[in-house]
Amino acid sequence: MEKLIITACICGAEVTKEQNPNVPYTVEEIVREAKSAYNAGAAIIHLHVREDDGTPTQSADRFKECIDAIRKELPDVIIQPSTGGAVGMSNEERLAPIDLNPEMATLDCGTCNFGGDEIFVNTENMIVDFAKKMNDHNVKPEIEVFDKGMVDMAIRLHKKGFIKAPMHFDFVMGVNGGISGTPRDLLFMAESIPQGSTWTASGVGRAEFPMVTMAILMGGHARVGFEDNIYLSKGVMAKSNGELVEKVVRLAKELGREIATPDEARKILGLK
Ligand code: KMH
Ligand code: ZN
Repeated sequence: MEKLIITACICGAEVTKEQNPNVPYTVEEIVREAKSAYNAGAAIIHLHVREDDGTPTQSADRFKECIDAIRKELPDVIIQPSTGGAVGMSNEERLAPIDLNPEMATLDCGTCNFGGDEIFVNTENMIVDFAKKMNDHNVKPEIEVFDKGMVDMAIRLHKKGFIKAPMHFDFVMGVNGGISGTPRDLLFMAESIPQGSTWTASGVGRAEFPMVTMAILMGGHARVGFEDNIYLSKGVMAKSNGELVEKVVRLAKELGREIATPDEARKILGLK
């Protein structure tokens, strides 16, 4: 089996310090969390950024500040900015980090409920516009799917030439409004993508480690981090993203899967 690529979603846009005081907001805190995840074995940092008070932002300047600061400490890590941002942001805002020419970025492939009254909007035309901009900047999309229909959307847009193969998917399982984080549903998702694609599993809340364990066994890749889950185990708050990554590494070792370095991840994902 291929080595396991671990992505750390260190910050997100929704989770707050009130929920876990270790959630990073400032540039220094973001660097601290990126380092803890990398040192534990993460090859990719999925990056959202915040203002110092925790407000989510897609400002290219703030992304640049954070990316430069992470790069200084971790020259080889893969940094994957979000183009999902936070619910309610404009398309232009969300796309701002693409102007920085990252190696990868997320491409959200459908609209879904996002808890309470929130709707995370990604219409077909939006996805096409986002994919075009990523292609223009030679940015590999990580196709974020929150439900099975979003896999089908990505395949349709691939057939129309907007998303290049080999495609890389992130199955985000267990969002309140998306597909549930169960083994049955993860199997369904993994069996629904084209041959030659790669995939990562992310589970929200208590689904995080079950989904990651399934992915380790099935030949997928793993994403953990405060964006998805703030607990190391039931009732035990994670002290850092690194602790969550360490747990993935322990599971992978037990199950006989080696961990990919950033350069090995670049080869597996076909990054530029
Ligand atoms: N914050 C969510 C609304 C992504 O990064 O592309 C969207 C999200 C997905 O986190
Ligand atoms: Zn995200």
